[in-house]
Amino acid sequence: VEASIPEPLREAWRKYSASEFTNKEEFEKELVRHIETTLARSLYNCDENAAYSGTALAFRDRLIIEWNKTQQRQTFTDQKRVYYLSLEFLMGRALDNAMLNVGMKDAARDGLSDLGFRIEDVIAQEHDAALGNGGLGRLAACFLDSMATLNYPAWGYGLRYRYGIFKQEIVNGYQMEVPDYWLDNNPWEFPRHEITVDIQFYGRVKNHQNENGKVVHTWEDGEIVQAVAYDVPIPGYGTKTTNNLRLWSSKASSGEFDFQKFNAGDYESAVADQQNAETISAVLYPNDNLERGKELRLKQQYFWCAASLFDIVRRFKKTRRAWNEFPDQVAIQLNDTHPTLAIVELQRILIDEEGLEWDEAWNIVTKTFGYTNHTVLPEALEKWSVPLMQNLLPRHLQLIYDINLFFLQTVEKRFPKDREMLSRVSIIEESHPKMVRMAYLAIIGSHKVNGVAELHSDLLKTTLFKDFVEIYGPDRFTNVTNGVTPRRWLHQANPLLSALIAEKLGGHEFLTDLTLLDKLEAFVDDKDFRHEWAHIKTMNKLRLAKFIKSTTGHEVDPNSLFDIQVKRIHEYKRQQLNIFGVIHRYLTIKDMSAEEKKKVVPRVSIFGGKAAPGYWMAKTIIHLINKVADVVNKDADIGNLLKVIFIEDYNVSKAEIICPASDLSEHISTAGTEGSGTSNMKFVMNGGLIIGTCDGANIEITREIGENNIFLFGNLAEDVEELRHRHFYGDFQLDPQLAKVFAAIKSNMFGDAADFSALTASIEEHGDYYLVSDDFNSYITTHGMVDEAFKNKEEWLAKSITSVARMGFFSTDRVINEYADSIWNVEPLEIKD
Ligand code: NBG
Repeated sequence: VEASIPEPLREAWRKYSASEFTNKEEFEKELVRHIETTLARSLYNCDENAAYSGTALAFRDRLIIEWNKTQQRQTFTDQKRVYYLSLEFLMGRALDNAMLNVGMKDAARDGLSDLGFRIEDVIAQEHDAALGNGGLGRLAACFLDSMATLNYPAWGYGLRYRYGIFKQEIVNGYQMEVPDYWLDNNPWEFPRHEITVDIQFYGRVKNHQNENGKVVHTWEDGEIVQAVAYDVPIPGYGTKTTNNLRLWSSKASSGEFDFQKFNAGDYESAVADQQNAETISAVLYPNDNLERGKELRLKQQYFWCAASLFDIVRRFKKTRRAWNEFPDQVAIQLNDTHPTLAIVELQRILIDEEGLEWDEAWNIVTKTFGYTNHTVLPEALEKWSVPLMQNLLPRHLQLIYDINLFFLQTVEKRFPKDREMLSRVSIIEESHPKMVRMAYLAIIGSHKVNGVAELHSDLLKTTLFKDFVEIYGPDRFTNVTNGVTPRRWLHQANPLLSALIAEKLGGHEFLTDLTLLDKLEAFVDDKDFRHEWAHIKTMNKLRLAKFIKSTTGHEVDPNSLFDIQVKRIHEYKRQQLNIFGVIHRYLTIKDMSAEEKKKVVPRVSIFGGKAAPGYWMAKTIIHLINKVADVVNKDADIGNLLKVIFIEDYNVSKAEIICPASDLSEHISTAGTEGSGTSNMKFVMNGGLIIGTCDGANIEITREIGENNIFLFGNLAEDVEELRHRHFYGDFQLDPQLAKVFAAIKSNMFGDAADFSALTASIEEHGDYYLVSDDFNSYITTHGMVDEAFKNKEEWLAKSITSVARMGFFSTDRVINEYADSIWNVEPLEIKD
């Protein structure tokens, strides 16, 4: 308030207020101005990179003008906001998205062309913002796009990692990791050096009595690290709403402490403190679906939760409302258990700093939070050791014990005879050392808990969280099936298809109401339309083929069936099943006569994905894929009938080239293991068919598009436990076809068999936990059906068109509206001029 300009002077201010370019000429003017002044370049040294930076700066100006208006308006109307807390935001590139959402891409294309640049080349200069591992982080990015597009007042809160997910290089068939230093030359963030929060760690808790005789707790003598805000504007599509993603960066606090050290001549240790502090936001943990209990990770979590909560509370306090109105103003969504400490932190603020009574505070807390679970895999469920937490966050551990005590008391009242129940649901696991079960804390501290696809949410209720359903009743648990943003995953990734659909449907409205796609079904039999549909697929396959040629040197024939599996490498996602299937195909073709070979449908098997650096089995799978590729691609007997490609360093911008180019994609996790999957949706939305298990969102995709349009195979989730049990007791027989594949591997056909022995042994000798052998026959039989279906071009096309027409459900716009209605209770707010 103090910093605002007095009313009589505002006239002048308004007159000179920044304005947005509205046409090609104005864009060019802005572009040249930025290149010449902001970048200090000239027409004698402007390369594509400078053209990119200039274009990005011109669009950034537009975004920030809209951002300012949006924030002012949202503050002024003072309605409820959503805060999405996520340790990962896998944003990818921002420029193309900004141009499309703002609606000025054509002006930019023409303007750049006037100045001697091709827009595609300029877009390709941008480094991906890769602050995430896989589906969880990409989902958060799609959510931001939908929240802005639907005009919800919403902020994302995350960490500004100096190093995002590592860059993957393949050297002699092995994955190597290279650091991803992405911050140089990133025009999309605004440092807010004036917005800082001091965050405390370590120290001890002191109890005092205040004047009313009440015991109060103070947390003292800790180390202080400073959080600095960096803001990234998030434009909605076709709306003025521009929301904020606030990322915190860590810095040594510039308090007296440092000064004393400097003055005492202890320069080195003052610098060391600074480096220590900066370590907190230095690097993204590169694990997908795995938690490892490292202290630095817990520090990251608390640092980010505490800074975000401070910011949210500060904003609320400006409204001067009573505390019990907090949940009417604030909804906080926890993206997995990573931000669960935010629950404890809010309770701490309300009790220790604001002096509220326990029950009143806890009531506010539970009304504020919602928790999304993204996995049932045990190795991904977070637990923190009690001694670790005691040392780092002593006051929070006390509060966790209190939360647990009150919770267990209510459970005991309701289930007086059930001692086992108490130990099963306790937040504290009685192990050595004791552990804090973060998922339980998240459930107890939230008013709604959701899974990310129907099967997944059902599994949560019947297995992992069964006791909590008994305790709280079924209403606390719900399902919100994931989606993807059609702006990036259809319009931006596949401009040709988006244009064809728009032509048929009479405009681009489907991009904000994806259910309109159903109108495409009327054209399934239209010859010209089919022809164009097929042509676009070929063009997209050519684009990918060109990319493959330029990055791997391999030629692939776009008439082949492109069979793609791109996602994090994980045993549960079963890339090993896929590569064993490829080996089986290779051996089968090698045995064929020349006549038989003529009937084979040529295939290109394409893989991409990163393995966590410490995940040895996943790295072995990558190694095998690359070794198989070496052999198959060189084999003159095989020629074009089979090619195997591993695309290095799979990321969001590569996914945009890959998704539109599939004939078939693979979503083949062991039933009951994949939360949802979202690339399945991207591929189908782009006219590719899929082969998949009855897992995650595959089930709902099947329901929407029809069983005839998907290739399902494998055991069902309900049979998995029984099969594992049988294997465990020695009831296991290697599938005979898979046995042939293993024999080939063991004959050193793909290099030293010893390199792959852990992989084959995990199946033959160690119980085949992921049921690769159980599903193998069904898998290769179904691939045979894919080949047959692909021979009938017309029918394949009909399946492709019908599927796209029925994908309306899988937009994150639908997802966000569901969260808004059933969890957040927030209303949109349109931003007008
Ligand atoms: C992942 C699941 C995916 C799901 C995404 C987004 C984690 C912990 N879970 O199946 O494995 O699509 O979350 O919900 O990363």
